Amino acid sequence: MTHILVLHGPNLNLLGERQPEIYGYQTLADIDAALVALAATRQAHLRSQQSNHEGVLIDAIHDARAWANGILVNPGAYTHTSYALRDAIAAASLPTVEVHLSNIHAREPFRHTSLLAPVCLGQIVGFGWRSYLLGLQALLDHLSPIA
Ligand code: CA2
Repeated sequence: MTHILVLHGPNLNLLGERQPEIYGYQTLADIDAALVALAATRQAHLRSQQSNHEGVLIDAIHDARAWANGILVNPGAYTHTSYALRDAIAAASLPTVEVHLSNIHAREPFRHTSLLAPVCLGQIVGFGWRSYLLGLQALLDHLSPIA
């Protein structure tokens, strides 16, 4: 069994309620349910957590060292600001995939930089809620290569 921490950053609890033209109509619960369904087909177990607080996200990454094989993270706006989150991911040394609903590279210039990308396995952006599914697939393939 593969164990994955799914981490959702600030404001993502509002998904489905506002700005659907950018972030879509799916709620965070919808996304988590789709991820659990995919995980079930790959003998993977997910623990999902959302927080609006940088320190809580960092603590979750630290805790993951004790039980997880990998991390799937949408760091929200901390993507562009948080050296602390980057250090936590680097220190955890767990394969981590960064995902974004929107294409951050096609938006405001401040969103073009991810401080986290250099310490992640890879980054998937711009496919709405499917970015999460693609990210989980990539992470599970990395952990248990099919071929
Ligand atoms: O595209 C993404 O997934 C982002 O991580 C979303 C963040 C944004 O700061 C990043 O640049 C890109 C914002 C999440 C805000 O989510 C909301 C959802 C519904 C209504 C308002 C905000």
